[in-house]
Amino acid sequence: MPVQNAEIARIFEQVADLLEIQQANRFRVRAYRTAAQTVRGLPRALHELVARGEDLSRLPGIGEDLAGKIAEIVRTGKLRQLAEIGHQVPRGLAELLAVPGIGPQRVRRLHEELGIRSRAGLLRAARQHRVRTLPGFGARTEQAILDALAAQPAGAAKRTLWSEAEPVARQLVADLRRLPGVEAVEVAGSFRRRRETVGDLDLLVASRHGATVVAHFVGHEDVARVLARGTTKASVRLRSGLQVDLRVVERAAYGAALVYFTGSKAHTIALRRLAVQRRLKLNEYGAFRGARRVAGRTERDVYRSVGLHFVEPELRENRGEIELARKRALPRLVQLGDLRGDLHAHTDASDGADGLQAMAAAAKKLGHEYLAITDHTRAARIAHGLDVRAMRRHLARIERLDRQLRGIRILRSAEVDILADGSLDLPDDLLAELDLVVAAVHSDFRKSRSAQTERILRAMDHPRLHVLAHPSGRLLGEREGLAVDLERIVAGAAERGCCLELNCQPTRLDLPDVWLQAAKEAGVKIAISTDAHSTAQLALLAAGVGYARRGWLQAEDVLNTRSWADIARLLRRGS
Ligand code: DGT
Ligand code: CA
Ligand code: CA
Repeated sequence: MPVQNAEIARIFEQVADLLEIQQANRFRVRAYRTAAQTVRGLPRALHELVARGEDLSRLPGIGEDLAGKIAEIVRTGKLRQLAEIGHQVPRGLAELLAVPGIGPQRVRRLHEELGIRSRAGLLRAARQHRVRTLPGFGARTEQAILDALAAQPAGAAKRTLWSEAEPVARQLVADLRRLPGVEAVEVAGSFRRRRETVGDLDLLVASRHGATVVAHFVGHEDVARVLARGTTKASVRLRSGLQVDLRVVERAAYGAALVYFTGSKAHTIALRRLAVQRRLKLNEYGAFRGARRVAGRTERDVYRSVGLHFVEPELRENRGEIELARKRALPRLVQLGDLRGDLHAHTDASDGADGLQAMAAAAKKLGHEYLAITDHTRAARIAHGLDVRAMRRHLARIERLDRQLRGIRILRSAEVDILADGSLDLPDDLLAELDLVVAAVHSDFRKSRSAQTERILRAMDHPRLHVLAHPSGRLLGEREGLAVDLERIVAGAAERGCCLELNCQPTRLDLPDVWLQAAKEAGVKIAISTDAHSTAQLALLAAGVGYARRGWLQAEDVLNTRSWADIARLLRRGS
């Protein structure tokens, strides 16, 4: 399999990490990080662009140098430069960066002053109280390091972002579908349930030729190691590190196997309990009465055999779906086609890669009825936030463009910083002029849970705050999120008629699913927003809708399934 965008992004991040430890030029480090972000957000495969000889340096944040490096990775699967820096900096140091609270400066000092070069070394030094002897570290930092190391043990299975697994899954499925004698192929497991991350991929194939399918699968060019192999199943590790399990079943059992391997475990256990009540035996081969198979070919048949309506994979978590399936009262989940526009996007006026016109044109091409331009306000300094004067000029430009364009509304908006005390980073008269106010926390992450919650509730007290963006603040694989009481935030949003965001960025997917479900129950409307930082990222809406379905959302629960006129009416709260 050709090199995936996610692998390229990971290589650039590793280079940035190592350069940072070497105290290389900040702008150089930043260039690799920006490139990684761009690459991750591209909806098209870079190996295809390279094969077609397209000019990669035209991509946002990719200069000629980086374009050459992308081509090298696509051709050879690796980057020579990474190996070279790797010789200068011990590899183990990069993994120290993954420990929360430890930045490149600290890694460097731990290495130079205490000789630490790995997680194990850090753990040893912290236990022996040697870390606290370094100026600027102290006993509390040392304890925080011990806590962090305990929270993410070294061998802990690394999960893969859904969006990184997706192109891999798509290619494997396409590859298996081409094999003669293969009747059906599906990715089951947490991938099909649309969890934000997956532990591995679970492929299910219907075929009478198990051994042939297995042989083809384990012989795939992207397989690094065969972990297990039988006549109807196999497990492999791909070069990217992702594990893939394969199961081959006969067509008559395919539906039952799909139910079983899609899971979740809690959901299928509940199904088996229902089967027992009906004197049936349910397993991955079917639903059986004695020796007779009464269902197994399709999932629908299997659900019917235990008295249930079909349950969409995204709902299979035993969170109330079984009861509703019995009553045929499951929600009709939102679909991509229900969405009419995007309410969170950046331009190069703050930290986006593309200009206002390009963003508007791209949104129009996607068929959007509206696009809110939400550049950062001044407190977000690392994101090049705009001060009041610059914001006014920017808004005037948006207004002019909106008047020129036909067929799409470009909304004057901003992603307003919520300051430490819960006030908003724009004066009231300017907030009143905006079509839509999106607000978010970008600083002071370390407040106590109650103080953080109060701060956000206070911000929501402002009648002009329409949408609270990425409310939990989590960054998948990096940080767990703010210490914040989401139950109170959801209730607070309901009381105030404020909307919450489902941010579509692959590392955010924020609000998390259970809180989407809670928000829906509380009557809070959700804006499914891309937070696009380039034209390409406007396409992230599809991934967001997939995740919204896990949160039980229907079209009516989503703000941007409405026309702009209807949204504007809905947002007029108290003012
Ligand atoms: P993951 O891979 O950690 O993101 O999560 P899943 O849900 O994909 O879990 P995985 O890959 O271990 O197994 C795939 C499905 O197979 C799982 O959702 C349900 C089914 N399964 C696996 N092991 C068991 C088991 O011991 N009991 C039952 N009932 N089902 C199982
Ligand atoms: Ca899995
Ligand atoms: Ca598995």
